[in-house]
Amino acid sequence: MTDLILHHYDGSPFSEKVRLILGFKGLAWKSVKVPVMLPKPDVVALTGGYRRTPFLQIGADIWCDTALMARVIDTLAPKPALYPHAAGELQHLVAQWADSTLFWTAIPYTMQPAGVAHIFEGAPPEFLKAFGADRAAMTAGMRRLTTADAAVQLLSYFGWLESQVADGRPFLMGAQPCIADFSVAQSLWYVRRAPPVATILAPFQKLIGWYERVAAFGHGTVEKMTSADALDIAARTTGHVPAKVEPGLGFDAGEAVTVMPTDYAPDPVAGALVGLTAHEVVIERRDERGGLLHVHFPRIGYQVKKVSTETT
Ligand SMILES: N[C@@H](CCC(=O)N[C@@H](CS)C(=O)NCC(=O)O)C(=O)O
Repeated sequence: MTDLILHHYDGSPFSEKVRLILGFKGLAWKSVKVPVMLPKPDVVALTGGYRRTPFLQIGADIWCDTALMARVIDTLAPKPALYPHAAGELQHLVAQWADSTLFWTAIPYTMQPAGVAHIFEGAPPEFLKAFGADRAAMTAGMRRLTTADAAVQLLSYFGWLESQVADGRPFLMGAQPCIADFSVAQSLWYVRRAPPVATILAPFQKLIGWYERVAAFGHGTVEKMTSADALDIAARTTGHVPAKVEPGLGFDAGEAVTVMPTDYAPDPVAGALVGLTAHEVVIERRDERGGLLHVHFPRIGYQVKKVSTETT
């Protein structure tokens, strides 16, 4: 298999979700560390402007968003199944809830002063200021929970999850792990990174036991790679994963489009449409350093828009 390259950083919960999936699948992968905040010139060279973390690269194909990356990894390495039939369709809904609502509750809860002091211990004040400004700009227009709101809401969520595993099932949806386990695990992982505030988990011992089972999958076999080497691999790759624009979805192959997240960090990526289904959109773009790239996004959570060529 061509190298699986994960662009990520240590402290990113969505990256932890993917690292654990790679561990669950027992895969070997290359690790490229990306900056935690803008500017991210090597990220943008590969993605075309999408700045969120992580993203996956295989040759000159780039996959944005962990929901899509998880699908790609499951297709490349189908066993053990990441979407087992026995886990039912609710696994997708629980995963989506965890990637949005649970995540945006765990983050503001953990980033209360005691959590920040622990996570960013020793960081210079200029870094903290720049990080705060970066995230404020990235989430402009989003209403953030207060620490008090986040704490009570987390208690409700953790209580429901604790009840879900109280019958002794090893994983959230039953005997086998599924996508919901990895999506929920990232938020517990983040809260637990800050022991002074992770005390909120103390009443939920069965949930902690479940989390430890998921964490035990580990991260697979990791080898470091530089972003310059990743760009070089993209530039040297000829050909892409087959993609096609399905008819009846409102767009034509080759059309100029932009794709951007609809929740936060709404940086549009522009290119020519080369793939479109009900689940995925693929655009082609050229980068000076990365060559001819195909950038893939899921349809859920993203807006695909025609670039107007009309002049006024
Ligand atoms: N829906 C996205 C969310 C990704 C996300 O929000 N990642 C966070 C880090 S965990 C992020 O991008 N933070 C800003 C950054 O890394 O620049 C996914 O599933 O990949």
